[in-house]
Amino acid sequence: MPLTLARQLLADAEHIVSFSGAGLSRESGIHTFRDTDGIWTKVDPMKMASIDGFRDDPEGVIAWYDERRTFIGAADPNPAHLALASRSGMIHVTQNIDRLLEKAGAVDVIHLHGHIDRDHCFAECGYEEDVDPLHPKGFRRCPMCGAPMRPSIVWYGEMLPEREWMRAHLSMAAADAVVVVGTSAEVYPAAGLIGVAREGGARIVVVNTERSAASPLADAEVLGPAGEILPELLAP
Ligand code: BJW
Ligand code: ZN
Repeated sequence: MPLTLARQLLADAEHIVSFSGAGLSRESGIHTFRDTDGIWTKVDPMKMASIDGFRDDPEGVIAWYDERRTFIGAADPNPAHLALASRSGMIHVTQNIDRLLEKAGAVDVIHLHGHIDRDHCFAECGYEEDVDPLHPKGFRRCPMCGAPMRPSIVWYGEMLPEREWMRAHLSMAAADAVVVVGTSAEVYPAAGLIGVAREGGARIVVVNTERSAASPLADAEVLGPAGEILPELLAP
């Protein structure tokens, strides 16, 4: 039984890290990217999630994000978030831009791809500000330099935030076990952290609705919805 093996691997581990992607929040109603009903089947990522796309149509990109902001801001954590948050001492490395792990009560969350509730200046003059996802501010300019404001989300071709990347790398390299949940593990450099953990000696437990690029690295793989599996996997 993969679930029994997975539970055993976690029972033997002292330092457990979770590594999550969009599938973790699917049962909260937030779409993934690469599933058949995923965001990238409807929207061109190079138009909505790249610097060139923003340069071409900043107002269109902001309108799209503001719509997602209100939707994501109204979402609640699901049983998978709650199960992860209930394990004290766990570090959570996530690619997700929602705050659902924090909403569930998780204390130590490392966001590799940014946040939906923060904006910064496109010209990178240093100005940034919080955004209430339920009351987005629309297209506007930086009060310091006049460049457009943009979401603090890591787009294609952009570097990951350095501090988060360093901490995630250290946490994954030092883990005894990693629960990889709801990610296709196709987007780099984030996906490379699963290999970093494995090379550091961590046992890898993969929880996903279908096989993914993380499957070949798994010591145990449990296929199914995270909201059903994680509460069982992480129950005391
Ligand atoms: C369930 C479930 C349920 C469903 N329960 N499971 C080789 C090496 C290094 C880089 C590259 C490379 N080749 C190409 C690159 C560049 C690129 C990249 O990796 N592209 C790949 C697509 C090939 N990477 C980058 O550009 C990164 N930056 C970078 O490399 O900088 C260096 C550089 C600089 C200059 C030039 C070149 C390089 C940045 C990547 C940033 C990613 N940003 C996004 C945008 C978000 C926009 C937004 O949200 O508004 O982040 S893309 C999108 O993908 C989002 C996600 O965080 C990320 C990962 O997706 P995730 O979470 O895995 O979701 P899915 O949909 O793919 O998978 C969901 C899974 O869940 C599925 O498997 C389902 O089955 C499962 N599931 N329901 C459990 N209920
Ligand atoms: Zn500015």
